[in-house]
Amino acid sequence: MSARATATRLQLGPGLTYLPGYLAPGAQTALLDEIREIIRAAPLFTPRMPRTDQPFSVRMTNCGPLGWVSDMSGYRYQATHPDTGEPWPAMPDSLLQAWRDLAGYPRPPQACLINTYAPGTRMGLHQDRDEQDLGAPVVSLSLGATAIFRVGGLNRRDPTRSLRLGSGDAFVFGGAARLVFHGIDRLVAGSSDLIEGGGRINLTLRRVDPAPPDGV
Ligand code: MD3
Ligand code: FE
Repeated sequence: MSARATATRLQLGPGLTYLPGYLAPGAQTALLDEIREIIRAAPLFTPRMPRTDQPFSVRMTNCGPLGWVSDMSGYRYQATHPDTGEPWPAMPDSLLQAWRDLAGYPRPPQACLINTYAPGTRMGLHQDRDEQDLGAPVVSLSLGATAIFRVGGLNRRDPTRSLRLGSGDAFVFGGAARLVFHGIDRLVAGSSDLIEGGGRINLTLRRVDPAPPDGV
């Protein structure tokens, strides 16, 4: 995959950078092929809400040294797939490259969460706070159908705005935007032919472990 290192970077707010069309069409299909290979090795699983055991409508997998999982006992990062017990597949170079290009952070990503959406799937408003290194940004890459993305503030009841995450778009959520509430309201039907059946895949690259103390 060769991303557009020169893509337009739009600063939408403090810590919130939007790069529309960061992945050219050829880079999107190449990345999709890599993700399909990862899914063959690490099949999609259905996360469940802690305590209530309610299934998410999004199906997930991960690549990289750590992966995010959720079940009755809680949300956490772990080194193995919850169903197969196998280590997660390696992170492709293309994703490491995107992190180097976009994150502005010295250490490499430790987890890539792969969320898959069928039409009708949504993701409720939430914060990402299971990572111990909140100084590192989360880098998001979207493939397939456009998603209506909702982003608010640091309190659940803060006003929200709606953005579109289209195929090939990159977002960086760092600094003041790292702990904002966000969610996916819906997919836009007919917005992309990349994924059969109008589906969508979102990749989020993350640091998990605490940052070492300064100067060490
Ligand atoms: C803002 N994913 O995986 S991507 C998630 O499209 C998640 O699958 C959505 O929310 C998706 O946790 C939204 C945009 C995104 C991802 C992570 C963030 C925005 C974020 C972390 C912190 C702040
Ligand atoms: Fe999130």
